[in-house]
Amino acid sequence: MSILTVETMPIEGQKPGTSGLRKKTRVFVGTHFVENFVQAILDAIGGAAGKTFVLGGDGRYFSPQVAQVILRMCAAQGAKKVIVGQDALLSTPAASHLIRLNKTDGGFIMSASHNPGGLDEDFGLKFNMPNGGPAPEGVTDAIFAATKTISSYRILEAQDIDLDTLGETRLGEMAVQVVDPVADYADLMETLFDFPKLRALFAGGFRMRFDAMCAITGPYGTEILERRLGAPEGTVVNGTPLPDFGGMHPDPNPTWAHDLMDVMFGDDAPDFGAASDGDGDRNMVVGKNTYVSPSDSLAVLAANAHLAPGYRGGIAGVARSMPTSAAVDLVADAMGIGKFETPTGWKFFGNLLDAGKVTLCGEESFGTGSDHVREKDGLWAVLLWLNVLAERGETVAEVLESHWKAFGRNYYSRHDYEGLPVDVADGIVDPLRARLGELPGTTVEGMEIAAADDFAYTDPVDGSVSQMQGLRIVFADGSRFVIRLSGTGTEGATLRLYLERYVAGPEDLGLDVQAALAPVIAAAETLAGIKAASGRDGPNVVT
Ligand code: VG1
Ligand code: CO
Repeated sequence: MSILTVETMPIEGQKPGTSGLRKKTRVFVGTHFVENFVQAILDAIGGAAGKTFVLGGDGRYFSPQVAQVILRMCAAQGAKKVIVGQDALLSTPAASHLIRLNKTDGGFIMSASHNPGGLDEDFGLKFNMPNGGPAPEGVTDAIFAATKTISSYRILEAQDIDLDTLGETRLGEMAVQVVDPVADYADLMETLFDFPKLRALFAGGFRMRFDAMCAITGPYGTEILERRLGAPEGTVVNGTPLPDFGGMHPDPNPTWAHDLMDVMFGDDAPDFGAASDGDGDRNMVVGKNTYVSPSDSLAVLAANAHLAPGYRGGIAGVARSMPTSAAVDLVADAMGIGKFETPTGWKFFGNLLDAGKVTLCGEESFGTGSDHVREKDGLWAVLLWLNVLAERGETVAEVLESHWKAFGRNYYSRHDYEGLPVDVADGIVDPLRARLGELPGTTVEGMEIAAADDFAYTDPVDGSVSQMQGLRIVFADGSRFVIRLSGTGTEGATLRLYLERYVAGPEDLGLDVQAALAPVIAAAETLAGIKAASGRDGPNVVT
């Protein structure tokens, strides 16, 4: 087998976003597109020589081909070994775990996460560091810089290798170890949660529906919930990963997981419902007739984590992304533990977790996780919820209600305007940004503005600074809205409007969410003019 050096040229637009590089699949299949990006990654991390990597993904269309390219390039560039999930499958949290467990030099995750898959949908690739977490901005900047100067890449001339059979083979000088994608992850879950208690819960007739949305969590959910915990067969639905996710949009929110919502709000609903996304790092949690907003879920889990064996000693601190509601902050204050507010995206939690400053992290976008890996983790959140329900012997609704009684309620919603022309989106955000300085002290829709800024973050561990992370407008009563542009979309621009209003209680804890937020929604429209500028009647996704 010979090593080829292939001449290439920089390809526009290989800038990693919130979570790796995501593009239309038809862009990814273009000549040299994958090879250029992989070479840029390897150059940015100081080469592959002597290193061990993990490789896997959510199984979407084009993953098998990309896996072979990554293997051939790693082999050509002196990597010692690549640990691959069977059939090139690994959920994002399982990949993070394997990177850590095997003390490797990082890993490649092939996924566009919650974005749909298929030749006419999306593909994505990201690199995670030896700590198991997404490459931080310093590294993604270096990758992008390398994509702009690339002139050649090195790849082994070889046939595809078999990724279906467990065990170790060789590709040139490099070892390729094909592993069961589920086993080590499931073992990790057993160390964190009270499996005997959960088995007893299911044996007692507790009913659950887990919607894997034809994405990666099917095999994980089936092994853990049905095999190890004894939940009845059929608890996991849409459990076979498909290259196009069965045409579904594998994003676990009430809009895209509407089948699950219908069941959970229907007659004879199960006790507990959950869904995960394409790559298995997100979670939506639903009780019987009860939707749990992700920000509330984070707060409830922080307040109750000590009920699970893995967290019995308590949690060191919590972190949330800036647009996430402050519900978890109230829990941290009551517990006297640290709290941190980071920009959107899991890569900002890594340093805090590594430094032991926080144990739990979360985002409003259906992401929750802990220091067991360095990614958000959908099934982990589901299992922690189950453990909390089993210990408390309460329903999801009861747990939520008592939480709001104790801490008050942060009414919260996100309004997404997807697929806007880029200039229209900029035409909304830029003028508002320019006015931020003059807003404090003024009144809009009867609400006084207390503060307005463009969120900037200084990492408390390494001092790195990230600017322009979202416009936030805070009112005198503590309500606020945030506007930022998505960094994961692949078509035009997606504008996200995040809305929050706190009610201390005991009255008004059971309002309709959109009605409770109406004054903030009105103020946001007056200030930002989203509907007027976009020509839309309203958001196309509301969570
Ligand atoms: C979105 C979410 C963000 C999340 C990111 C990756 O990013 O808002 O909270 O970390 O997706 O999630 P953006 O830039 O589009 O707002 V995943 O599960 O798609 O990797
Ligand atoms: Co995801």
